[in-house]
Amino acid sequence: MSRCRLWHSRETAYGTHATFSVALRVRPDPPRLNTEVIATFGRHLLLRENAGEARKARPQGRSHEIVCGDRVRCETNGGETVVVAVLPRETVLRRTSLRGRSEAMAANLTQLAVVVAPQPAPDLFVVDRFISAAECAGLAVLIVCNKSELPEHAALREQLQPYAAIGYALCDISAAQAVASPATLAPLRAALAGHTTVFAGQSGVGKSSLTRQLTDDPAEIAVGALIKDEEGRHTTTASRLYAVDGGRIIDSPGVRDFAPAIDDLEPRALGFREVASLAQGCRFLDCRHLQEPHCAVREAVQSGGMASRRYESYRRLRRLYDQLWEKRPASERAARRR
Ligand SMILES: Nc1nc2c(ncn2[C@@H]2O[C@H](COP(=O)(O)OP(=O)(O)OP(=O)(O)O)[C@@H](O)[C@H]2O)c(=O)[nH]1
Ligand SMILES: [Mg+2]
Ligand SMILES: [Zn+2]
Repeated sequence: MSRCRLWHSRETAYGTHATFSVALRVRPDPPRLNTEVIATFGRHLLLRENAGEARKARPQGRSHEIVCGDRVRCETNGGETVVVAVLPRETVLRRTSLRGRSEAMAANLTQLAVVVAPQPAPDLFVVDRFISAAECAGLAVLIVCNKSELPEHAALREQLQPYAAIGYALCDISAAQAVASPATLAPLRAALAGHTTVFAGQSGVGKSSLTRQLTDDPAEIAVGALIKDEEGRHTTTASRLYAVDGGRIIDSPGVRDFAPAIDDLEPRALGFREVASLAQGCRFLDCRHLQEPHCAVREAVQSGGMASRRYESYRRLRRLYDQLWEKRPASERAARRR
């Protein structure tokens, strides 16, 4: 910065023909690298350039919000790597924090795979909210049904039928079976090819087990990324990006609940794709599909054209969305209406 100012002042004083080569000895730039964040542990970052070795880094100052998948510019100073800028994100998956603010979970994704299993019992409202966040972030959606070797898989598949009916891809898989038969991963590998996919879902559904089977990344699961929970199970505590055959995945920590960032939700349909399509038939352009007369969404629910459980999920998210906006400062609410 100071170098720039010096240059300008000389330029003004002497005009453009002055011989700067003698007066100004330009200090060589410290090495700059274009790099990707593969994990964050608080202010400890793990970076990788291309397919190279992982290296530790820290952010400069406190202003950057850095998440897994971010592309960053960094400098090395005295052997330490410092992230000085986060490059513009192509996409970002965000949730609502406990304080009601929008916070990034992962960046530069192209797909969200919500992982479910017969055990632990799936919470389809959480599934819907992940899908809604993905839709509003412009990500492709994949539903991965893990532990498919369990007898309860068939019943789960039945429950998931409404998702297939509205065009979501479902993939049956078993991380347990893949240990002995790696070829059984082929359909999942095909669905991940060409994508940067985040594995999201409840704790214990098998996101990390699948990651372990899929990855051809030489890096081991980072020490510190896994801890034992109160029942002695290993659970993921930090997202981490891995290379897989033809694509990349981010294994993320399991959740009990999830709320999409309200700033990102499309206000008419909240990321429910069948609501978005049905809403074109509602009488009122700003129909919220709750009590309004001549609502094509409610009519579809009554006639079986929309799954009633999905509609209940939409209503719950609509309530949460309104409550969260109510808690925002008046200035933010007004800016949103404009
Ligand atoms: N039967 C069966 N068990 C599985 C399968 N995949 C994973 N598991 C088991 O499910 C448990 C949880 O697996 P994880 O891979 O740690 O689950 P996770 O989704 O990463 O959990 P969090 O990190 O807490 O979010 C472990 O005991 C696994 O051995 C499967 O295909 N079949
Ligand atoms: Mg895990
Ligand atoms: Zn409506």
